[in-house]
Amino acid sequence: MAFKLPALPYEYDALQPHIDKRTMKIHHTKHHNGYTTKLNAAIEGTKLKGKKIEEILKNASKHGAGVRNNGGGYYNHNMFWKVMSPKGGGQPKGKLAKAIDADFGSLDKMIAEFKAAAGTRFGSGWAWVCVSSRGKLFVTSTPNQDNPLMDCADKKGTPILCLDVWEHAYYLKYQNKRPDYVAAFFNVVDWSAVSKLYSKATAKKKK
Ligand code: MN3
Repeated sequence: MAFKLPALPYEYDALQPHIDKRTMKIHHTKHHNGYTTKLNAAIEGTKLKGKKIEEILKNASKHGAGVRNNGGGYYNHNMFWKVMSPKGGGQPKGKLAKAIDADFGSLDKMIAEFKAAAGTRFGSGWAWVCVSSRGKLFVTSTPNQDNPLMDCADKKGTPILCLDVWEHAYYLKYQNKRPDYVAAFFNVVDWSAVSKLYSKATAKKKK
């Protein structure tokens, strides 16, 4: 089975004014679609075909640039669309809220660390909140389309929140003002979706 571009769970204009319609449409139909198509082409006729994306990314450094870049692009955007919602913003609840307080001190401290990671990632890349192999939350960033599932990541973990800081994700609306885009992102973060990813990531660790 080839990888498929997932439909957005909301309309292209649903995240306005924080993320504009034109950016969302180009980002999904051109960029994400491109990564998906190129990933399928890169694994066609190889033993990677039919494997889960997480399995492929685990050994990303061994599969060559085509699989690493496009496999990362495919996975990262899948998660990115899911952790945003027009009903987003506010604060996390339940176990996730407790874990954030325990591991960062407060939500504000976690967000400050995330903003710093997103702001200081030079060039193109991503900012992440992840669950470590010991079940602790941490913030990190990755270059290009790398992600914390990859063997080549500086800090490895299971991602539960991500932000695309490539210029294609914000330039039309924010131009060079990346910090404004990063701040606006928190108005559309879907904490219930992040909580589900957190539960899944921590359940996995207990096995
Ligand atoms: Mn992108």
